[in-house]
Amino acid sequence: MFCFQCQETAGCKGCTRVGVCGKSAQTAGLQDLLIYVTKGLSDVATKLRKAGKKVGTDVNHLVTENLFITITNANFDDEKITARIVDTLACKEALLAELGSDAGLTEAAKWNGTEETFAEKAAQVGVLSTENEDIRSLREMIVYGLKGMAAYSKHANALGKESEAIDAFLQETLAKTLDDSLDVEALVALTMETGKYGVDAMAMLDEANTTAYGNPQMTKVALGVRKNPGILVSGHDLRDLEMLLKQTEGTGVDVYTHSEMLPAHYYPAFQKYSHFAGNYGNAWWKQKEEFEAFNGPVLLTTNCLVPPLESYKDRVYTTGAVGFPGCKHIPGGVGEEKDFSALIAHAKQCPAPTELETGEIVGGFAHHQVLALADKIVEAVKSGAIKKFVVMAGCDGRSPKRNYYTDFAKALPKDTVILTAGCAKYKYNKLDLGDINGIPRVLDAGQCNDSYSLAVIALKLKEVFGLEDINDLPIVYNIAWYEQKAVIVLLALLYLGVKNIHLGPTLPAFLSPNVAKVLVENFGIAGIGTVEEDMELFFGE
Ligand code: SF4
Ligand code: SF3
Repeated sequence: MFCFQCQETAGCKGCTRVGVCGKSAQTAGLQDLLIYVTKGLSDVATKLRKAGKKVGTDVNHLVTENLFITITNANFDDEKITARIVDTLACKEALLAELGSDAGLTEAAKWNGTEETFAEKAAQVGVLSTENEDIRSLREMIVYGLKGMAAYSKHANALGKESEAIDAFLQETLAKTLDDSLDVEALVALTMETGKYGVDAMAMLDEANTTAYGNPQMTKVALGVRKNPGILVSGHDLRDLEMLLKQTEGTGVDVYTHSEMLPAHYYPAFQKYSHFAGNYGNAWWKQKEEFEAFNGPVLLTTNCLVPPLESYKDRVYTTGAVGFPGCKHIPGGVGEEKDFSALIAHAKQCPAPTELETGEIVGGFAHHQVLALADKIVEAVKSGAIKKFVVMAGCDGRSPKRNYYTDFAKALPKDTVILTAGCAKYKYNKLDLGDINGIPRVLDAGQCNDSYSLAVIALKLKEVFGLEDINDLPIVYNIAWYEQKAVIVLLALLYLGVKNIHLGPTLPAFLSPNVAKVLVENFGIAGIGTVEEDMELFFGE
């Protein structure tokens, strides 16, 4: 196996025997093959579109879910991945028949095989099958960005929003990562275009979420526990949460959020549920201790799932793109009602959660809420009460190096405000950083996809201050990344013209030296230093 798609990749180079995430070599191979056949299907679908034919939403959803399945910490279930490969090949054959000719198609589009051949084929089509390291680097960066885009599209689809333009781009671009005629320059341009569609996908999801559940608003979220048994929901899928909240109403079972589901509390539509009890625990990587202590069933609606310990594995339920062998999977596709009765019955047999902490945290600062406070914020900037905003969005992770972000937040001058989104916030959202004239010093917009809100806020501030360039704003970017959703967020920011983004705790292993050079020279991308060095860099006079 060879996988270097996430920040925790072995030795900052690549996982070659087993994933640091727990992915086996066999699973990694099947995921490589799933990507390959999805590229093949995408090639055929793109040719069909070019021939003026319509490609069904079922095909679009198949492609996005396949990509989602291969995101870090989403799916470890070889049977499920194998079944997806089989389904994808069947779908591709049907589209090929419709196309009527395989002229000009890639090898991936033409390949077919039975399950017995999958392992052999998988070994030929992984990341290292692209020999030139710069081409490989760009192709992979694009594919990882597309994975993030696919995840966000899928969440929007679950709420009834579709974009043929995003799906068509996604598929055409996937197919282009097999096109040997595209050189470094063409792939750099395609990377930027991926960022553009990343903005579109996040905007679509923002619209889907706010149309369905209202605009996030400033909200206090309880961190303690109640006396009832509970169900813990993790991941990013708000539609799954909605179905679960409805089905648990009046059952005596409370619902708590974990990690990236925390921002659900900020939406008016979810606040009406009196049994929506609070947030339990921290970011995804602490789940072994926290799922153990929760005592009740846990629902993983998306990544990040850590291979569960035997002690609580029977309480872990997966749905959507998530899977783990031996964990119960709740079925249901886009537009279907999922049946969570098994979790509810299970919860009733369990003791209430063990309390980990008490108190509350404040969040809900997506674009609508921040713009409602715009006058106050502009006033604070003009008076000098707020000197700078620091965007610290992104992901959290296991690496002790990430304590940098806690120390950085603590060391920030008192006249700075942190803008955040994603699970990176758990590194500092429980510190008592206070407020500036009533504006909290940590403004949490929501999930990683809500980084879109931070871009909307920046564009609005640019307008209010009458600036020409987004980079003239008093905003610095110090972003933490882990998995592929952070890649699309980064590409989206680059597309929007944001320069000098600092990315940590380490730069992606998938950046070859030459590609890293392009990012440094054109966009001022940099890593992080020590807290002292970076304080001087960002705030030194
Ligand atoms: Fe390694 Fe990350 Fe790939 Fe898992 S997802 S195999 S940790 S690079
Ligand atoms: Fe976190 Fe996985 Fe990325 Fe959505 S839950 S930000 S790491």
